Amino acid sequence: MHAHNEILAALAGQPNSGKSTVFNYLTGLHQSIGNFPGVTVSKKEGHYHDGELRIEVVDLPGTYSLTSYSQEERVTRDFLLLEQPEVAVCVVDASNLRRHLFLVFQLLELQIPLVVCLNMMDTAKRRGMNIDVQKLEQELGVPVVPATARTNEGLADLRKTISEVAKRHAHYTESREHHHHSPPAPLAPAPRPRPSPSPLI
Ligand SMILES: Nc1nc2c(ncn2[C@@H]2O[C@H](COP(=O)(O)OP(=O)(O)OP(=O)(O)O)[C@@H](O)[C@H]2O)c(=O)[nH]1
Ligand SMILES: [Mg+2]
Repeated sequence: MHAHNEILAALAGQPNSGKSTVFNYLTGLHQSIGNFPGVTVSKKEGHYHDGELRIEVVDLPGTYSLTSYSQEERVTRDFLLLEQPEVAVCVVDASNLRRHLFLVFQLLELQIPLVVCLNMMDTAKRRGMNIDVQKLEQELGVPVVPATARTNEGLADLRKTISEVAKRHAHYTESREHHHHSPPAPLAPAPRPRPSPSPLI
């Protein structure tokens, strides 16, 4: 692991999914605002500690996908590929799950350790939606943490999961200094998650 047990966690998600609410919970007052290199897209960074780990958190711009050439999408994609965070957290709106899973699939294809924060569970419940979290986890092959960021529900679990995933991918951390700012390695084709035979919702 990195000499200072430092890991990088990137928060991705579609606009209005609750990324900044999650970011504020995680980092509290330890925040600063800058710009991503070469562009005017603002970059919020912060950090927190979990045991021996220091977690640097970046609140990425909201993007519906990583395919098109909007500045936000390019910034998000470049950040994930070049900085190689130990964990990417995709914050999704549980009450609009189908639409939000699109970005999750694209993040899976980047082959970065991923955690899905299934946010807005309050809204989903209010609308009578019953999401099978275990099944979603199995289908995606990554941890799914249900949360209601507005009331901090589930966010302690999210912290725990971020640390667990980061530790599991400690090889990332060991080589962080070498990988920093080096061009991304060619990506092997990612296994595409198969559509579920029975509905998740
Ligand atoms: N009902 C509900 N509202 C939430 C929850 N989390 C966040 N919100 C609200 O959703 C809105 C958007 O939250 P943000 O944290 O700003 O979302 P964001 O993803 O950072 O949005 P952009 O940066 O604009 O892409 C705010 O009004 C939040 O208060 C939640 O779990 N439940
Ligand atoms: Mg935001």
